[in-house]
Amino acid sequence: MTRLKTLAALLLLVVSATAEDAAEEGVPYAARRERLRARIESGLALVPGAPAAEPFRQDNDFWYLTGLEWPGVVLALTEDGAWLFTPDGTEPAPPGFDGVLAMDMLDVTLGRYAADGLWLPGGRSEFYSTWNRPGERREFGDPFGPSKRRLEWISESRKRVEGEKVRALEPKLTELRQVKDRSEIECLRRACRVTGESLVEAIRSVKPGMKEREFQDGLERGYLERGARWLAFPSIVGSGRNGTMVHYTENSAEFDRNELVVVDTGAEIGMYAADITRTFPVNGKFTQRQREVYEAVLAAQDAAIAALKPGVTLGEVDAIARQVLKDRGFTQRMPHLTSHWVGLQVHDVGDYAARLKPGMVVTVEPGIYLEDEEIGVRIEDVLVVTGDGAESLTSWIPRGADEIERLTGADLK
Ligand SMILES: [Mn+2]
Repeated sequence: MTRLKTLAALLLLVVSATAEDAAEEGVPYAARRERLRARIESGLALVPGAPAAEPFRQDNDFWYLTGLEWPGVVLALTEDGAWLFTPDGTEPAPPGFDGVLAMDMLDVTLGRYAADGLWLPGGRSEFYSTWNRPGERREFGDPFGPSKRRLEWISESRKRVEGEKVRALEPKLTELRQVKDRSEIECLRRACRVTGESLVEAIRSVKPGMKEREFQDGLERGYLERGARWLAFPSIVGSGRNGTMVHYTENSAEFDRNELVVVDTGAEIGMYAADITRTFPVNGKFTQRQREVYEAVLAAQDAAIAALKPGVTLGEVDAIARQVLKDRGFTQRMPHLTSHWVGLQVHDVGDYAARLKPGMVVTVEPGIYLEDEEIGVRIEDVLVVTGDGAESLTSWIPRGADEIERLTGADLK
């Protein structure tokens, strides 16, 4: 028996190692560059990476098209090929690239190609993932630092070709990034796995009197232990009344035994974000009222998830969730949409009016926030749109009211 088990474990190891390698090798960076090039009629497209910084995290667009961790590099796409401009231009060209040139040569290239049109990304702000490491305490969206320097570079490049036609590359990039390929879905699945496992572990450790911050530290330690270098966004841990504040990140209060706790969190793995919310009672038992609110949110989430399929819009999904809350007697306004795109950043790029297509990845996260009763409930899962519906990447994480009770406060009962 033991020998069999060992063999099975060994086989499993071999299989998972192969799957992992295949996913890594199978990232179609060159195909993405080709698809972008097919969308620009002529001229030169420039995509600057993130400037050198410590700690360094690559820019999302640049990473999507190159998979290169190099700092301070500009990707240039022309009808002749794909080039990298680096500070001194001495690196050998990575496979799939036509050459590496010194940044000084960029002006020559601009002169040669920009007359036929220069394509530049715009001022899209992708700040969440760039600025938060597990265990670090930062707020949302610091607009200063490398992201700002990248924007400055873009606006300077615009000025250098004054008079020439500058066009927006952003809509083309967004169109590509909005539909995830297989390798991206695998990264998202891993990010959700790391987040979910750490979250389950953290919820099991809950005790009355524990501080929100203490819970957060344990949770984020789990991310680090499982290989995350970044948070997808600052973790939200809100107990009681704090759970009714949608973007509460102060996380300074103590858990009271009769309170609900809302935890909205995500690790970043392989550059991709997870975004999961669970709500649980500190003492492991919902009151009748807490359960009533919880079940309403759950029903709204189930209805919204059931509606996800190609052809539907996120607006339609949102309306379905709101209707369920209303039908259950919860008439206060939900102060956020039911869904957002998830990908290289937690609130990923994408057109909110788009009809869903297979490969699009969204959250479904209805909530009810009753400030007077100090009851906040939000439940959030991540789903990939498939051919005829959607696959949840997070359905294995306890979600039903009974499951949540079993997970919480086991040693209190
Ligand atoms: Mn979310």
